[in-house]
Amino acid sequence: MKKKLLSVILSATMVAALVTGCGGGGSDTQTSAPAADNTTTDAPAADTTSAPAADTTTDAPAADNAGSGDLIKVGFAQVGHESDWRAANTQNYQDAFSEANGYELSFVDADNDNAVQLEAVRGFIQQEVDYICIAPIETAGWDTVLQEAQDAGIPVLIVDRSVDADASLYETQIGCDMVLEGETAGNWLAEYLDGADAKILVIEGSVGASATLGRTEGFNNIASAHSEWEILDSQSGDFTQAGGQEVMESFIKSYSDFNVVVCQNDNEAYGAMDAMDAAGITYGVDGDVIIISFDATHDGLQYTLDGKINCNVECNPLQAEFAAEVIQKLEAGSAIDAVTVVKDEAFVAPGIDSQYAVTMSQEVLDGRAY
Ligand code: GZL
Ligand code: ZN
Repeated sequence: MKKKLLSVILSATMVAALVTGCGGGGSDTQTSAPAADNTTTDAPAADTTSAPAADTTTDAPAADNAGSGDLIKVGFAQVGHESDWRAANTQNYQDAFSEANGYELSFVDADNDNAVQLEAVRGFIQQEVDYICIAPIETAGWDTVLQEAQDAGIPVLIVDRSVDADASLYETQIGCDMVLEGETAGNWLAEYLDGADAKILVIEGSVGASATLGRTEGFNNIASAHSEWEILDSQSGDFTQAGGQEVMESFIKSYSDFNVVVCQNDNEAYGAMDAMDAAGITYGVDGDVIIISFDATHDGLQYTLDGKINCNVECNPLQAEFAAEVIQKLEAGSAIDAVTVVKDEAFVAPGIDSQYAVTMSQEVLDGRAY
């Protein structure tokens, strides 16, 4: 009943939106006939700087129906369990979409397998859930199944990462700005090197993931302005520790004069450190090799505090409250933001001063929510 009612509300208001000509359909889908002054032609990225540093439970408010027994059914097709970041993100969703908060969560860990993830979404459609959240393993291949969800009247939220699909096929995209993360890493490196040469090795994330594509694009945007830098090689470590170690071992066999390793997440950095330890290569603030990492998870920031990782660019995994907020707005028939950018910051080892990053201390580490 809820879904059917919802889809009626959606289509009626979309007609209203089209009539008022406020960019109906597409990423600016209005779910209520907007008052003249609140038509969003290009929905501003929500300013989530004020987003509370959520504690590990969650700040997601309970849905209006909480306690009424009429739970909102949410299907969540998660990437997998490849990293500490993913574990924090999964926990955050499970905390936010709890029964106590008025939800019935169907969770599928797709184990980094695209076919499993697509099958999970089709399963949610068959179960006739009220909403579907997808953290897409890859950006490609989503149009067909998103059309199937839309035909079934089930709103889809794209979370954490992004998809190469027609934006009219989903309600919203929630996640960090991966290109900015890559640029922050590049800008910090330029500041730290201060004109010195760099021979750079990159351990990329999972092939085809928007996190990988964005961080690579952003870092290269900066690197291309520095002729004194050379990117020797760039291989995927699949966002895992084993992958990071494997790629670093092969890099060590092929290259002897590198002085920077960019790891596109903390787990790859741990693997790279293991490989460099085994090869007697020193790294960090007192070593021969600069390590840049992404995610700023607790262990990643411990290594940064210890000076083993020089710079760690955050990607905040605590995003479930933004998804819950969108669902509650859709339930209430009110307008939603087409994009929610979850704010990040960066951290550097003690002794490093940077305009792009916070210098680590025990106090900074103790104050982190994940
Ligand atoms: C980033 C997220 C990435 C993390 C990795 O938003 O998609 O996937 O950086 C995770 O740790 O595997
Ligand atoms: Zn330069």
